[in-house]
Amino acid sequence: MIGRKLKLLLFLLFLLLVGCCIGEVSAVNVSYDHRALLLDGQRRFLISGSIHYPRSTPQMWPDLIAKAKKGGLDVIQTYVFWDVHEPTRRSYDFAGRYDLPRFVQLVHEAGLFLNLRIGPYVCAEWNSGGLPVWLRDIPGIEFRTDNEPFKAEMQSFVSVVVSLMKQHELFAQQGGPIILAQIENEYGNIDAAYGEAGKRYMKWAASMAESLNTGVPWIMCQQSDAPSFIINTCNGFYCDGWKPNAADKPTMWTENWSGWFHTWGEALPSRPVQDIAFAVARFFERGGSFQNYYMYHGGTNFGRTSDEDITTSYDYNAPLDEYGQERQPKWGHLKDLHAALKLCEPALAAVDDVPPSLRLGPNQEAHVYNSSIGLCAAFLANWDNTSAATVQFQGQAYQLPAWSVSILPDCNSVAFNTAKVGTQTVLLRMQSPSPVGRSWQSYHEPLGKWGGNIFSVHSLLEQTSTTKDFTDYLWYSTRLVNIPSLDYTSWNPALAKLVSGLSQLQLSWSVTGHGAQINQTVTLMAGTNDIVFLSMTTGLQDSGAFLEQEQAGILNAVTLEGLPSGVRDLTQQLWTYQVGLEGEALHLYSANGVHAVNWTSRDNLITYQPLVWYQTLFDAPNGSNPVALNLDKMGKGQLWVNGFNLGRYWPSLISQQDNCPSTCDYRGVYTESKCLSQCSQPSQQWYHVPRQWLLPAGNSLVLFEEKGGNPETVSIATQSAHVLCSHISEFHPLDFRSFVQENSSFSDKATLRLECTTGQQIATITFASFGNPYGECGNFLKGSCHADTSYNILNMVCVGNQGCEVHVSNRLFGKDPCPGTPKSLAVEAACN
Ligand SMILES: *[C@@H]1O[C@H](CO)[C@@H](O)[C@H](O)[C@H]1NC(C)=O
Ligand SMILES: *[C@@H]1O[C@H](CO)[C@@H](O)[C@H](O)[C@H]1NC(C)=O
Ligand SMILES: *[C@@H]1O[C@H](CO)[C@@H](O)[C@H](O)[C@H]1NC(C)=O
Ligand SMILES: *[C@@H]1O[C@H](CO)[C@@H](O)[C@H](O)[C@H]1NC(C)=O
Ligand SMILES: *[C@@H]1O[C@H](CO)[C@@H](O)[C@H](O)[C@H]1NC(C)=O
Ligand SMILES: *[C@@H]1O[C@H](CO)[C@@H](O)[C@H](O)[C@H]1NC(C)=O
Ligand SMILES: *[C@@H]1O[C@H](CO)[C@@H](O)[C@H](O)[C@H]1NC(C)=O
Ligand SMILES: CC(=O)N[C@H]1CO[C@H](CO)[C@@H](O)[C@@H]1O
Repeated sequence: MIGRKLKLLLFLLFLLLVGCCIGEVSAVNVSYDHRALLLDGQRRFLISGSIHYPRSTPQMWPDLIAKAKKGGLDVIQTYVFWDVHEPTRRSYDFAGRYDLPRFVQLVHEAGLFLNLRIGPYVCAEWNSGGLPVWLRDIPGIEFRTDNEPFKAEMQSFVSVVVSLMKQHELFAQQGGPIILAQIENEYGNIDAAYGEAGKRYMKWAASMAESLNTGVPWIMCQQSDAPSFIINTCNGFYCDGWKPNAADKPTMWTENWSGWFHTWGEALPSRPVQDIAFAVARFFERGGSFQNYYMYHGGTNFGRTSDEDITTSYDYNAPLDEYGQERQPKWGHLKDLHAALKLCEPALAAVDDVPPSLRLGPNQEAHVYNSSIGLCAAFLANWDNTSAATVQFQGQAYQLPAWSVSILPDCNSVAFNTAKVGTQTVLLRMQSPSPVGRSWQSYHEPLGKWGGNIFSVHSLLEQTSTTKDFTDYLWYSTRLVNIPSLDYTSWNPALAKLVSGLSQLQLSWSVTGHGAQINQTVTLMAGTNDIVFLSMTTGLQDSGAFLEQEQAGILNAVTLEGLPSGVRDLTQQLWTYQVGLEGEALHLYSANGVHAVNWTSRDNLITYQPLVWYQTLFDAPNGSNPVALNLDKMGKGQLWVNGFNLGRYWPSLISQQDNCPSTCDYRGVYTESKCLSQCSQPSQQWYHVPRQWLLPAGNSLVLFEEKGGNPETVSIATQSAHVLCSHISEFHPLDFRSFVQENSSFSDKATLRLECTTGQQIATITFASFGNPYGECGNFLKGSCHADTSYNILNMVCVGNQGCEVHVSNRLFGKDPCPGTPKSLAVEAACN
């Protein structure tokens, strides 16, 4: 019986494979029914992952896409970033990292589909959520509501993107990979703030998108009232049980948060892979048809692209790390999950209605997709957040670990359980950091005014409307005359850096959020004093209603207290404004601009002072491993390599101290604050330098340090595996051998595999125990049962090779070290 079903299953899989490859060269008709997207009339259950093209380099794209494909994805999802594509009104940039057509074409060449989320508002922890800052200058504009100026700009950009995709024949019906498009983004989170105008805008956006005739379905995420011709979709850590707003739409999950973003000054979030696998399995179990990892590769917020508060690393704890390396076991465990789900796809497609829950216990249930054509797939779930359970299903007993789902692609044998991780764990490390520069030079940024484009007005100006966000920096200066001789005065409120006095400098530094007040004590001299503030932004807010009204800079009032004459209001004084830094205007970070000033040489290097430019030359590390700079001893600023802005750095902001647990329990509902690490450490220590931006020797590195630091502390290193671990049961409870074909994507789970990164080999075995070892990678311990031969066997098989495979059995270790006890093999190895 099983044998027959299995043959049918494999035969269907073969057909699907053929279907996929023909699809690469010819048009695909995309439609949908109540169960799933239909590609050429066939229901497809698709696994998708987000990769945002500007967050990596074009040279990285093919490898990222290949790793996504190898990891079992069918679809790549990306937003389209309006602000970088239309940097000034009606002039467009689709070059380099912004070459959207090329990115989509590469996805196509890899044989994958693409979900294009045009927005054009995207949130995405991106500067202003992707809305260009010049929009704010359009008279009468209000963002994301029934406002004619906004709608005109939005329609113009969306049309440009759709035309560009059509011109490159990238939509599915043209033979391209784009099977889905998105308009707006999580608008349902804020539309209440706009009342009826919001509803009108949402409907307008839907109709405008539809009128562009892409030939593919449009989706709206988090929009429970989306019109009938738009598929509304779910975003969240879990979406099982979620339903679209009409019975004829499929259940789709556009953002399953594979981890979480990192905020300056906060600890580092991570999401256990057992929990994300549980969420995905539960989603398909309960009727889901399309699932997207947000993010699959997070990457880097290069330049000034991150929104307020977000670190330059957008690693997101995603299956591919910031540098594009596989994060193990996350990547591999999800790959195994995808392979198991693919085996279920024919049965899922053949069943018209999501089956009812079959109760197996108080916190256990099954969903059985049993089709009339003999295909059957079942999911057995245990959402008990503490205990494993043994359940009876079809007359057999199944062990379900706590908070897990077992997938039975033939309704009989378990192909995969979300809590049982067979993939090796790899601890990556920045290897042998060395000082990056031997000949640092420095240049002091002038204070206050440096250029010709200075202007003065009798009021405090809002920062973004003054700088147009071409720079993080805005100087505010004013002159106080006739100050009597006195002790001290204090200020309120102000932002950021304060410089006072004509001949003497008094610097201070404050970090504030919205609406914060600063109360700063200053020393004044009798007579004339210049008061100079430097206000700095770290990106513009990316979410919420009324973004066009977001303000930055020194707002409302500046008062001087403590004078004998009482409080003096400086708000209406003559304020002089200087936009940006001299070093920015001179392009000190570029090959030509660097000669525009006289740098002080190494002997007179200015250190631990605010507002200093630094430059040096350095050679690229050998090899091909990812490169990063360690700035942990620096303050805050921006960095450039060979003229490329690598982003903002801010290691001097130390993350919160007390909310990092010593272990992370995957069981139970995940939230972004559950599994934090790196408490009391710099919020971001390492900064990615893409290999493609490096020459073998003589690379220029420029830093603008805002707070103070010593650049001689900056080091460079490459990332590679340093510790590998695996923990495998001898008699793996997963009896999926019936599915394991010679070249199937399943790995045999009773085989322990270790593999270092290319170019490295296993140097030592640091732990090996066949018996009942326990603990976690980096901290394994022997149990009461241990085969003495463990270490020698592993040493013999593994050391000196890039990778090794061990088929776990009593025979291999000489004899059974403890008959009757279930055994496992835990190994930890070091690469070099
Ligand atoms: C696309 O597929 C749908 C559903 O199978 C069908 O109704 C429609 O006619 C097809 N369109 C084209 C252009 O083939
Ligand atoms: C699937 O349906 C067939 C035919 O109705 C039945 O014999 C079989 O027991 C069902 N399997 C499961 C797992 O429910
Ligand atoms: C500022 O500091 C002074 C002196 O400590 C204090 O009297 C005053 O209330 C403070 N103002 C604010 C707004 O915090
Ligand atoms: C650099 O120093 C030289 C020699 O003192 C001087 O002639 C030149 O004007 C300076 N250049 C700049 C850009 O300040
Ligand atoms: C890189 O390799 C070359 C040639 O093997 C060697 O001379 C050089 O010292 C290496 N550089 C570094 C930074 O390791
Ligand atoms: C487990 O679930 C129970 C009942 O829903 C809840 O009260 C408890 O907080 C959960 N524990 C964990 C660790 O999530
Ligand atoms: C499996 O892979 C091996 C080596 O890659 C190849 O020789 C063999 O033909 C493949 N078998 C099948 C059934 O595809
Ligand atoms: C739809 C959904 O699952 N939303 C959830 C997303 O995650 C947040 C944070 O955990 C939850 O509050 C939402 O309910």
